[in-house]
Amino acid sequence: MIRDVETICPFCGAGCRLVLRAREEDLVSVYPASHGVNEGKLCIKGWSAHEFVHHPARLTHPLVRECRGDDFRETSWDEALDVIAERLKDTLGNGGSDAAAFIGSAKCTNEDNYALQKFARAVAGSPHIDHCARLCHASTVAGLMESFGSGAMTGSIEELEDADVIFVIGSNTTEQHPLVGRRILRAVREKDSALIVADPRRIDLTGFARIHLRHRPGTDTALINGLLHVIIAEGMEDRAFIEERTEGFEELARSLGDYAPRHVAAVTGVPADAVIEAARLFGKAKRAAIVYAMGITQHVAGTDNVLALANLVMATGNVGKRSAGLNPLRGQNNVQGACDMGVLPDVYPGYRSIGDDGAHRFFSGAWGTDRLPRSTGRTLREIIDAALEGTVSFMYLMGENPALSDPDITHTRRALEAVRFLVVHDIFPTETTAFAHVILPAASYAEKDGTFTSTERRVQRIRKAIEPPGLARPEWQVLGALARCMNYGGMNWEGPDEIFREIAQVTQPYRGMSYDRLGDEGLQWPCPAKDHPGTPFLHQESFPRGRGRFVPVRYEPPPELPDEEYPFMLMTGRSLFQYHTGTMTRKSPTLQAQLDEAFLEMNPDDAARLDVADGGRVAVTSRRGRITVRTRVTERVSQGMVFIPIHFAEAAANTLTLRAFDPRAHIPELKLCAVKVEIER
Ligand SMILES: Nc1nc2c(c(=O)[nH]1)N[C@H]1C(S)=C(S)[C@@H](COP(=O)(O)OP(=O)(O)OC[C@H]3O[C@@H](n4cnc5c(=O)[nH]c(N)nc54)[C@H](O)[C@@H]3O)O[C@H]1N2
Ligand SMILES: Nc1nc2c(c(=O)[nH]1)N[C@H]1C(S)=C(S)[C@@H](COP(=O)(O)OP(=O)(O)OC[C@H]3O[C@@H](n4cnc5c(=O)[nH]c(N)nc54)[C@H](O)[C@@H]3O)O[C@H]1N2
Ligand code: SF4
Ligand SMILES: [Mo]
Repeated sequence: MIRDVETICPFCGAGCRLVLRAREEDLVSVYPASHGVNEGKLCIKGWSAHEFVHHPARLTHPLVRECRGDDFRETSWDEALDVIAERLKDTLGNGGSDAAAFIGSAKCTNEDNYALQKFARAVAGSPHIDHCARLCHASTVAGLMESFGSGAMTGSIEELEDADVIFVIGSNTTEQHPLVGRRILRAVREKDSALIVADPRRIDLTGFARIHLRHRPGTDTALINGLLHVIIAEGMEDRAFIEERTEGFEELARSLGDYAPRHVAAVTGVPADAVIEAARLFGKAKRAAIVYAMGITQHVAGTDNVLALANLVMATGNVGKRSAGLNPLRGQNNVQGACDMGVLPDVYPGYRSIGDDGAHRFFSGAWGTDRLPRSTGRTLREIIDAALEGTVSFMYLMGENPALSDPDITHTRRALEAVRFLVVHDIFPTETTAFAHVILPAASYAEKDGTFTSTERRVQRIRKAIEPPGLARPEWQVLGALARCMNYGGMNWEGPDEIFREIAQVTQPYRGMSYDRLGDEGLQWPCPAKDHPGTPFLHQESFPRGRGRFVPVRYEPPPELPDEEYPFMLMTGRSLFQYHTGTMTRKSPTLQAQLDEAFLEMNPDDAARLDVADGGRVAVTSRRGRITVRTRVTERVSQGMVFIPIHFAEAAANTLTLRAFDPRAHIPELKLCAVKVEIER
């Protein structure tokens, strides 16, 4: 018997709809749904999304051990949950709720993440909860909260097709969000949109760009301020929008004095003429949309970069209307949802501030508890540091692999080694489960019901196609059982639909949603009432904070620049064919056949100088550590710059990266550090 089950791709935040074809309990293939954002198409990861699910390495039983040196032994759920509950009670008894920390997952459903934050706050009384959004768009959330009062993508993917100008900065869209990239290419090829790309590398998109601003990495604030300087100097700003909708423009205009094109050219390496040309193209467009991702956010200056982009869209009146706006592409399949669910240390579901008395009263009532924390918790970085110091002694980690994805993993691994009790809930053994005391087997996306929220704020249902392997179970169910062991009765849900009803009750932007209403296309938040159609683009009438706020920003160079000893600027990022720490994609034969090894992109002139051949092995060393990789000699990178993808544990880019953080958002400088490259001997 063949069954077709429509669900959502588990990889990137584009939110493509796909169909899993199952024969009995086997997934036999994937094909694209004809509707939805992807219109009957998928990228190669989507087409292969069934392959990892049946891999023999899947976790099938809870595993426990007393000490880190011991072997794991298989056990029952009852024993595993008893062990965790005992250790949590001890921790709360000895160190108080401050000693427990929770890490959620942008790979898991809204229902799973809602359950985790409710457990952390209502059961453990701990404010310490965070997830990989900290490594990704924390600076977007911080910056856009300040400028607009809301940190999400302002527009919709489909709208990009009708923009006159699309400005892509720090997003390798065709590789990392291929079905968003497709819309951009369609706009350029079929609708005459002009594309501006700002990226230090020559990526696929630059081949379609009218202007490629090939700036030095880490100089984005200067580049964006430079564009604004020209726009205002030449009177291309939107006076009416500025007057009616914003505040702080005069101060912004004054702050741009230092960013004349000649000066910006010296800092960024982009010729002054190109800065002027790009500013005119953007400034004169009727509908200009900005698309950005990790090239902007993963810097010490991440929040500044985001603020500068917000200044640019507001000054030109390109927000609050269709086919324009500021569009941070959220990376993971459900990172938007994990944020919406309040898997962040400073907000409840729906972004209600932890410090707000009204929110505290509301959630205390809704969850029937007087334990809720009163103050903001620790961010991912602070949780790791507190684990190393011993302040955090109990850590519950769901669907994340920080032993590979954090900056300076030598430090992170020391912290994972130090924490007194670690629970990891994953579908596979990972570099992180190696440090655990208890490993819990999770149901994958193909084995559970729930919802994911895509980058365009679209909440969509995922549907169970097959049973989970062995004893593996959905996370919400496990957390509910654990809550019962802790004598809390507020998580006795029958199924994810019941959780979603609770989410809708307590989360304003989801208030009008239900599983029935999500239908074939999902709904885009805000959807505040049962008859509300959802919201394709934000801020049409006003901003959530009232007037949009211009915040002047100054360019500061990145924290570690090349010098004599470490003469190359290393950029880290991704490949189309692999996903993050590779736990899933490296188990897919189709994807492995495309790329199964790390590489270092190096410019031909540098390669000639170092006498490195294409394909030759080199050692790459930073002040933190050393890895060896094969070289790809290519014009994609400029002289003095090299690039490594993050997917490969045996050549982990994060052995090299540094612990330097954006002071406001605590996002690490994951994109850049200084390295030396030598032929391996
Ligand atoms: N195949 C695949 N797709 C993915 C993922 C994956 O692992 N694999 N991960 C998903 C996730 S969670 C995320 S967050 C997204 C990330 O998606 P992207 O942000 O698009 O991907 P990255 O490769 O991290 O970096 C994007 C670009 O930033 C450029 N860059 C480097 N330094 C700078 C700089 O200083 N300034 C500017 N302007 N650009 C710079 C790089 O050259 C690169 O082209 O992808 C999502 N999609
Ligand atoms: N140097 C450098 N470092 C980076 C980045 C970079 O550009 N450069 N990018 C950063 C960014 S943007 C991100 S988002 C992070 C990603 O960092 P992580 O989130 O740590 O990376 P993933 O490999 O996506 O880890 C997800 C884990 O969830 C598991 N999983 C998958 N499905 C399920 C499920 O249904 N349930 C459960 N319980 N587990 C599941 C997977 O097996 C995997 O172990 O990496 C960051 N690290
Ligand atoms: S674009 Fe993203 S969501 Fe769509 S199929 Fe590819 S990985 Fe999946
Ligand atoms: Mo991400």
